[in-house]
Amino acid sequence: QTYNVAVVGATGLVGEAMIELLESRGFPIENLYPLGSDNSAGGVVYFNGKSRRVKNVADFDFSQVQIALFAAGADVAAQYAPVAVEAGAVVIDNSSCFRDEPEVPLIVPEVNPERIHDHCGIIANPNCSTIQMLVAVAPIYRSAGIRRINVATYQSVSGGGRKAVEELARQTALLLNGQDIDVQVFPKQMAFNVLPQIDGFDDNGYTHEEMKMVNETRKILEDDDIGVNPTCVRVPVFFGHSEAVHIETREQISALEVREMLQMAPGVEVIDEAVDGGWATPVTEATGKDAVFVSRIREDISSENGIDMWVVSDNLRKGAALNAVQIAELLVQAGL
Ligand code: 11C
Repeated sequence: QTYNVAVVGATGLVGEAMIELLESRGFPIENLYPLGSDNSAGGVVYFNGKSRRVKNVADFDFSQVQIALFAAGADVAAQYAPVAVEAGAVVIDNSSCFRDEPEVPLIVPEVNPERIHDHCGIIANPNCSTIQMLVAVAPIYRSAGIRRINVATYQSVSGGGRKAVEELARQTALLLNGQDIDVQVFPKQMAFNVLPQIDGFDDNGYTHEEMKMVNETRKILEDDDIGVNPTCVRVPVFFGHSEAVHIETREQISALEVREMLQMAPGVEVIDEAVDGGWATPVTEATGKDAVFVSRIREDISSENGIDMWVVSDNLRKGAALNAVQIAELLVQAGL
């Protein structure tokens, strides 16, 4: 059986990656409909060697598709996802728009694929920093239980979209040429700098990005007691998010057990040798790859039940487009 699939936000970084993954993974597509806003409609994307014109989402008849992958922002999702559902499509939304809604499953296929059966037309794709952390942490959670996770992220600029990528490139070139820079997308100079703020602030002093990691982890693991304490930081890297993850387990578990467990875990690749360069980085290992890479696995010398590790993944692929396409594959297996 084949399916008609719409990709909303087809010309954005995540939309582009979705289309490439639908092709490279051989998703059973009858017709692909790339959709965009007024700005991108009329442009062209390539799929299976053929060009397809980007249509305006505002005029699109969603009854033509069985699956609609949304890779636009929360505003677009809020406006058009209900239209798509009303027309009979199942929506997989990459934005934060529906993630907190109790009737909307929030799925990481390696962690909670069974939730696919609970959807009422919309399935939410989690935030990139949550996805990669949970792919690495879930096997430990299942084996030893987790009381608390302390995490510091080192997030690439592509998480902020194409304009953010362009700003880092522009600032870097200008500074290397001894010229003045302008700041448009990020709150301060991004090139050669580190910014401890991603998204706006909540009343509690954490940022929205940090609170997404807290709330999404609880929802996906179905555990309101798990403590998550994130500090989310933007670094001048183009692609690939990294995380220093510090876990307090309920039962003691050794670094060796964790390493062996993660070597067997779906979606994980362990690169962990205590030698120079025996660890993964966003640029050298993760960019363009599907896996979540785990390195620096060790027992926390300051806590009996502590495990530390370094987790790296391509934020546009496993953190967004790949996870969404894997959800679409689950949907097809489940008969939509
Ligand atoms: C970033 N994590 O790196 C963000 C991008 O809720 O899906 C994705 C935001 C989201 O800036």
